[in-house]
Amino acid sequence: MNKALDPALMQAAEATGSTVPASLGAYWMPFTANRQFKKAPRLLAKSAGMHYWDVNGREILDAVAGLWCVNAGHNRPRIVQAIQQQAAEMDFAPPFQMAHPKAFELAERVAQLAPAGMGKVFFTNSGSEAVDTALKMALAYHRVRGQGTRTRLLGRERGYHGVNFGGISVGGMVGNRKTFGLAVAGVDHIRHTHDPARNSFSVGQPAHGADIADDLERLVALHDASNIAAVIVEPVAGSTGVLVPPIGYLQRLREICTQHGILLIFDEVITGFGRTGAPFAAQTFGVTPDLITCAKGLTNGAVPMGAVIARDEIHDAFMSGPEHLIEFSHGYTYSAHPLACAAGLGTLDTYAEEGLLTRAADIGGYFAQAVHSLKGEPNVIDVRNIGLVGGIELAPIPGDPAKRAFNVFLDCFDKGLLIRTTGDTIALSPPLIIEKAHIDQIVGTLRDALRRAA
Ligand code: PXG
Ligand code: PLP
Repeated sequence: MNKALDPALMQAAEATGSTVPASLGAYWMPFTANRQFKKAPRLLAKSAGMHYWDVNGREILDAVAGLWCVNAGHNRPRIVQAIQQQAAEMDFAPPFQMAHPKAFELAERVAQLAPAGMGKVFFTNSGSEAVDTALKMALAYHRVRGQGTRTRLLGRERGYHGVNFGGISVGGMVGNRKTFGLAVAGVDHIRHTHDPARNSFSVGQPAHGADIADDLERLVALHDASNIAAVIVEPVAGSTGVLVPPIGYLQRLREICTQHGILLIFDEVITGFGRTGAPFAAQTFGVTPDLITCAKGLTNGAVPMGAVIARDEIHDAFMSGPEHLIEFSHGYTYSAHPLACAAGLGTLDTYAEEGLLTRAADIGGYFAQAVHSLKGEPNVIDVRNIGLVGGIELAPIPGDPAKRAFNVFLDCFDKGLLIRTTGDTIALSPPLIIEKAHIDQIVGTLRDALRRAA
């Protein structure tokens, strides 16, 4: 270990005798303030249930399910065993022109959870890959049906659809796009739904804003429907700071898409697998899209995996032409990886046995009351919630955006609570196994931190 390189880490290691890396230099961390982190690293070493432990052995309550993904809680036995067994049995199976049984089994199980008529599942390794796969599927679908002019992809302002070129093109988070050139051409965006003047402190779905969906008509008028392939939205926008769809908004989007032959893609990477109180947000809101992208909760975050769930009719349109030819020239080396499929099956078993995919609907009322009790705390300008997702928006420090929320994040971590912040919004998305006492601890710790940050 090199003392000169990492004094903060040395200090932590000396305090506990724990195993820590000799240097923090080589690892270029994703979506991280690298210099700040490396001065005071936050290193996790262990997890179980609702908790992490850091390298110093300090217990940390996980209020964000890792990164919106550990929906069943950490280190669940069925998932651990499934991974261990699969690793010993078969490491890899080529997914092109070959397969292994668990891939079919997992696809069936996912299709059973999906809305009726969405029975086809294409596997990827992440949410970003699921998004790019869905966009390509939409383009190829129109083309195979003789509507090859439908090449334009639409997203929504403030949307997050991962970090690949397709995803950042339809995405609408400025910081994730502005430094990366032109990306995919021909993309346009509908308006976001955030309307604090009318909707702040709404409990659950906001009352106002179904009409914002009509903005899609504006883009249809501009580009013509015959040139538009698909529109992609998050049913609940997560990364941008938890924006819950206004009542009637998603229904209206669906109507406009159907009217104009535009595919509707729900990006359910965060909302999938129980986050809003049903297996998918499509079911929570009673709106069936044409394609669903998912990831995260599919394997409880234990092995990377994503998927696109397609309406049968979309898949079937590809099944024409000579039978020996590949119908959709797309796929990843690690699509349907055996380890990920095993983890996925263990995860879906755990959800089923414990009724976790509807638990957010049961405990969501208590959670809503708890997060909305933060109204009136210093600098809290909005609270938003649905299922087991909460967003607490803070007034920024003048001239220093995102700093106040980041300070609260650091303070909470210091007090044994892991939260997530984006801009000046605090996001909560705890494991679905959460109990009322955990909710009390999360909100209590947060309340104290907000007062200290005033
Ligand atoms: N779509 C949506 C809606 C997402 O939330 C992705 C795509 C990309 O998934 P991958 O697996 O490629 O990361 C996501 C991911 C945050 C945060 O801070 C959210 C995500 C990822 C990282 C941070 O809220 N969501
Ligand atoms: N780059 C090269 C040179 C490759 O050969 C491959 C896959 O064979 C890829 C990228 C894509 O990798 P993956 O299939 O893991 O996405």
